[in-house]
Amino acid sequence: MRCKILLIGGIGAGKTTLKQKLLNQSLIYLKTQALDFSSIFIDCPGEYLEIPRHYHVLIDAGSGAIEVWAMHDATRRNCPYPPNFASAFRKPVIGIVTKIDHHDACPDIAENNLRKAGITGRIYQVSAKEGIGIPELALHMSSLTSQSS
Ligand SMILES: Nc1nc2c(ncn2[C@@H]2O[C@H](COP(=O)(O)OP(=O)(O)OP(=O)(O)O)[C@@H](O)[C@H]2O)c(=O)[nH]1
Ligand SMILES: [Mg+2]
Repeated sequence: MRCKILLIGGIGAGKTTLKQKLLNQSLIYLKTQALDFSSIFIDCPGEYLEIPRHYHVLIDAGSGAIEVWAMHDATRRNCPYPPNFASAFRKPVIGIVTKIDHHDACPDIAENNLRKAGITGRIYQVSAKEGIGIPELALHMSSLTSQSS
């Protein structure tokens, strides 16, 4: 099976933008409408996390992934994740705080929310717009893709 990384996060968390950045694509805003398996990532609409009756879609998608990347917008104060949501996945879950370039960013709140969501592993802080933290995450992505080939 080709390596897949599942991207989860609230609406507008920056999942699709980060995916584009890591794939060296142009950053073009495109609302994700449905599960998208078109690259090494499984990209999801943020609604699947924000509307609890859709949680099962994320959990099913996680079974086909090598790792789950739980994303949190640094400009968002409330947590889109229920407590300990990471434990619903039988795969490693890492955290990613996005948009740290933004003037309204508060990465510490986002990181704290991700910890409450049960993420015990590494939390990356990134900006797809400014490229901050992207080399480290790209390295991690390469280590996952080389493991599975
Ligand atoms: N300032 C800043 N804005 C960003 C960054 N990444 C994404 N955005 C903006 O955030 C908005 C939402 O980005 P998306 O990548 O579409 O978010 P998403 O998580 O895929 O959203 P859904 O598909 O609706 O779930 C867009 O206007 C992006 O330009 C970033 O690193 N910095
Ligand atoms: Mg999207």
